[in-house]
Amino acid sequence: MKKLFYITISFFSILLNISCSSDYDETTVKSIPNLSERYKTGGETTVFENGFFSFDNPASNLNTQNLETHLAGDAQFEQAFVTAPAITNPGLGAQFNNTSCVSCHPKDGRASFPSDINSLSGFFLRTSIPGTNPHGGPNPTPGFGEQLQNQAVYGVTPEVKFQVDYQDMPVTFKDGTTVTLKKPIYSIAESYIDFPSNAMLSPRIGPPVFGLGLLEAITEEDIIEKQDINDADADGISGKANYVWDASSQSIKLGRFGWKANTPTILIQSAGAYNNDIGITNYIFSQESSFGQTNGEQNNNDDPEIANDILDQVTLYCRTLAVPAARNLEEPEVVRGYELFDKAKCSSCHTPKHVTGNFTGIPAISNQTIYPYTDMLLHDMGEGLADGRPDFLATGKEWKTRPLWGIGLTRIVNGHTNFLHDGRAKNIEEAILWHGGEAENSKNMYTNFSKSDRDALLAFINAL
Ligand code: HEC
Ligand code: HEC
Ligand SMILES: [Ca+2]
Ligand SMILES: [Ca+2]
Ligand SMILES: [Ca+2]
Ligand SMILES: [Ca+2]
Repeated sequence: MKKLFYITISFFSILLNISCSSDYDETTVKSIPNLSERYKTGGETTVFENGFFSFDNPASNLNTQNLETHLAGDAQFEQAFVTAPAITNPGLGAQFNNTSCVSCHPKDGRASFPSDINSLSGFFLRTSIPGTNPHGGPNPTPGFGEQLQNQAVYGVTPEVKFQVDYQDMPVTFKDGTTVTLKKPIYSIAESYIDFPSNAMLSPRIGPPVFGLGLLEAITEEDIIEKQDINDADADGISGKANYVWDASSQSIKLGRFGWKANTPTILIQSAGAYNNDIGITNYIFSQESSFGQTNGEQNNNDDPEIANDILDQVTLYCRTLAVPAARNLEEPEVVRGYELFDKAKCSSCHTPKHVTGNFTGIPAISNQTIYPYTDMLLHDMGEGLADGRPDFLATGKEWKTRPLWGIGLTRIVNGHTNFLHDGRAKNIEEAILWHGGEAENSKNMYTNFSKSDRDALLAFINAL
């Protein structure tokens, strides 16, 4: 009897599915709430600009003094470094991945996955061996450090050459549609000395750099309040803050930047980028990343290789890049996508709203109501996305929820739609299909949606 009852119910739900063109008509609302607030994703910093340069604008509300520094930082962000000695921008390398900030963050947006993995690009591999350093961070791979450079100045052997192979991963939707994801498998093709067999690798690609000051200005209390480390509410989603070493204050701080929230501030991220990505020593990291290696820079007499105010200008620049406004939020398909985003629990991690606290020295990013769509927390994203390399409190399966603001403008600004931590996803749909672990249910909701519902969800994301 009971069984028959269930069969009847499921028969009816099949009928329902056939009769409605979509799975989610019942609760459709007519508009997205707080529309004007939601358009201004970056609060008062927001720019209404949806062309090629949507990511490269100073915050709308920047004061004159900050604007001056921002413009100086803008110029520095674009400087390409060359081998010392030289009159302008010497000090490149000896080991490096690319020669300027902008080359890995094109137009302040994101780098594409390179067609030749050893060309100058926005892609690199981090590395470490099991264990931790004295601050609880990754344990450097002897002879290679924490980042692998596949470029070196003339006459010097690069640490390594990267290699990538692919494995097909077909995904089938409820309606029979199939998409074949290509899982990248990274390895080291060549190295200047033997590459340790126990060394782990983590692929990273240059993410967009706008709106970051607002993310730095979200209060720590606000972020850790959303943690649910042991999933006490049993919704399958935990969320954990990273705590990382801050080389500036010489203490442990909340991690906010990098794909694993592995750096605490934009200052440290930028200083680390100069040092590791370009080989430019600075007042935070004053020793060459390749110091002591046989292919490293032997002469430290020119360190630090940039003036202190250059690092500070670039840091303020990244802190004060405006967020572009959302678009099309009144279109019926987008409104529907907004509901499905909630229904599929995307919003449990991609938390729409935050209010920033006070940020010393930059009033423009202080006390702003923003819509970044991130909780700034780490989540287990499953085996498919795992790099197997811990980074402070982040395990080999955990990544920080990406902000989604501005994501719909990636194609027009950067001419590609390569998403996720290594740019493996060819479009937003593939980015969703790679979700697993805590996001497995959300992903399954998506693959169970009708085509029109999937399109609506994508339309919403593209409107951000
Ligand atoms: C070789 C490519 C490369 C270069 C050069 C480079 N970056 Fe990056 N950048 C990256 C990658 C990759 C990440 C992500 C790092 C991670 O997850 O650990 C990143 C992350 C960042 C972030 C944090 C973004 C976020 O959302 O968390 C900032 C800020 C940043 N870079 C600024 C700079 C600045 C400033 C420079 C120049 C001094 C620079 N970068 C040079 C590749 C690069
Ligand atoms: C459990 C938390 C969680 C849930 C639920 C979740 N995401 Fe994500 N999302 C993440 C994390 C973490 C990343 C970064 C993963 C990576 O780069 O490897 C991410 C990345 C993305 C990206 C790529 C962003 C970029 O900058 O490359 C998109 C698009 C995205 N998510 C959309 C969605 C949608 C749509 C849903 C609902 C169907 C969803 N996410 C559900 C945590 C989540
Ligand atoms: Ca150097
Ligand atoms: Ca190195
Ligand atoms: Ca939970
Ligand atoms: Ca030097």
